[in-house]
Amino acid sequence: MNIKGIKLPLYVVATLLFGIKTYLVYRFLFTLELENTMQEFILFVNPFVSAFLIFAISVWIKRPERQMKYLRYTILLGTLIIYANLVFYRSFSDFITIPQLMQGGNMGDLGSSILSLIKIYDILLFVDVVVIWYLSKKHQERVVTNYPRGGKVCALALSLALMVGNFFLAEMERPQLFTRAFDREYLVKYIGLFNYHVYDIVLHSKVKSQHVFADGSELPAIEDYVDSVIATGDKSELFGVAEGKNVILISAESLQSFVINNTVNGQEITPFLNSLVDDEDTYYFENFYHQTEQGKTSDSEFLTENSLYPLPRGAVFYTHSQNEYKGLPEILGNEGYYSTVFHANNDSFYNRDQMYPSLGYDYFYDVEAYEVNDNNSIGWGLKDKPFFEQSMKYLNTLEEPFYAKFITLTNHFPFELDEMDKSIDRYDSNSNTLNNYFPTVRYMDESIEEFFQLLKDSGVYEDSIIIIMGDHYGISSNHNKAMSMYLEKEEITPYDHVQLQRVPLFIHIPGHGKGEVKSTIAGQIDMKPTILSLLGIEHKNDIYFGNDMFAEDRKEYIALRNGDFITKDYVYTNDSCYDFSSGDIIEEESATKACMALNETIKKELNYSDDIIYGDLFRFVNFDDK
Ligand code: GP9
Ligand code: MN
Repeated sequence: MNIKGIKLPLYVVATLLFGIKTYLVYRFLFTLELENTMQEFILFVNPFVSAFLIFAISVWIKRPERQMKYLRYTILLGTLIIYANLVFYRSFSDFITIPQLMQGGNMGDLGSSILSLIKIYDILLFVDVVVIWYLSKKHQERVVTNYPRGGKVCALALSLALMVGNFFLAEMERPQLFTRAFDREYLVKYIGLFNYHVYDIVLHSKVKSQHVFADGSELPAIEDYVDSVIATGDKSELFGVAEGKNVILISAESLQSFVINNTVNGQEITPFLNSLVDDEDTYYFENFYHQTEQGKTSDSEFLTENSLYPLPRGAVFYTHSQNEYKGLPEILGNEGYYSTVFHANNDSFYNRDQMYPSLGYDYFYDVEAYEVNDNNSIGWGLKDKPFFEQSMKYLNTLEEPFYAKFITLTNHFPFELDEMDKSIDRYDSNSNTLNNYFPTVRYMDESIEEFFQLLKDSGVYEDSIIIIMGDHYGISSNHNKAMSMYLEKEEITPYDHVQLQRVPLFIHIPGHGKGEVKSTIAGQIDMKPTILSLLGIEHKNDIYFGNDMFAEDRKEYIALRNGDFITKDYVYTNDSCYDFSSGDIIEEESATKACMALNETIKKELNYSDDIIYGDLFRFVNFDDK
């Protein structure tokens, strides 16, 4: 750079520096799986292609000052975009989407989580920005600011050709890359973060226009599908077993099934929940899957209340809170139930203040209803034990029958807990997240045990059924190494990853006496029809995609939101079919065919559900008339 007389084309310097940086971030800070050399190659090339495309535009800017300014600000903006995605990725193992940005309010509330997502060495991400600012401001005499016309045209042609080449390679390596919208990881891997964002913006605009153009003509096909595939079952044996009872639903934050009946450092993790597994009044579903996506807790609520799928991108609580729904609280309301949510967080988080009325909730006891201080809170807010204790005074005043949902909070990433609340030791691995998870899960287990006691003491217990459900995973695939160590497996295979999406479901019916462990393949989509059936409420006119978990005649699969699915025989993920019991890839042709055939049904079902939400189709249905 100091060689006298030689001038640097600054946009090329920017391309190289920014390209290298982007590549290093892709390679070492995101966990993008690379399966072959071609993928390695595409991942290496695409950062330079995008950087060249952006920075080469500068040669067309005539005034040198403006040209330099353009380079300075684009490299800064590009870096901020990478960094925002990185911080987001550390928490969600995912990339930012436009709908997610619009729910930016949530980010502020992350508080201590955000701090734990920022690392000292992140500052290195800004090195290239500093270099470009320095050269363009202090050493303008060393950089080229005037390019011949031929050079400009060449730069433009080359940048476009490189981009087309990149897209071509991407589509070759991953057919249908651009039509499978929910594969964000693939998109970033193959076309880069910036092109992914452009793609996301286009997609989002499309979604917006869908609402305007929907006219209900999609409904007959959807209704046919629901009638022929979903709502075919006879009443289950348990229909009406809890008629007229209160429903108390505990949404257990980040609780996964792998901790049930398991130990850490030789200590039992969830003694109370384990006792429920064997309890004669409790059904425990060991193959129950969460089906959430980016909307996490709110997605699990959405599934539970509507028996519709959440969206492949963004939180439906945010994007479609003004839609018409036929929510569980609304149906129960028509049967004389009072419905309420208890959750010690701001009512605007996940747009709950807007969404709950749309679902038919009568009241939301949010953070304002609780006494929260330094002593009784940690991480995300009020600890679970005082949360349940303080909720009792409200619960005791509710008119029966009621439907009350309690959303816990302490067992949330990054799983912080005061020493005095720790009953078991941390795990010891390279993942602090997994290490800390066990003591907070135990704390939640104890809080639920205390809640049962409070319910018994108040007399509500006998008149209620109590359902405990894990809302979604707590330990993401970022921690696979530590997880494989804990589970004593060589590695976490794609099959294992799907099986780790199991969350506990307990249905506790006091005095029932017939409880057992159920191995039925079920998921959050089944919650609404199951609860209604237990209460003896028919909802024949409804449109939904789950089944009563106790019915014999159920559809045979559970679809995860990313298109993976599970049946009693197969687990489909990563374009492969695995044997449900052994976890081996299925080789036999007829079995693979049968499994692959379901793939089409799953896609159709997810699309139908999305159509309902995007088009706000329930506004065209008169549920009473049908
Ligand atoms: C926020 C709580 C946590 O109110 O439900 O949400 P999550 O981060 O798990 O989706
Ligand atoms: Mn949650």
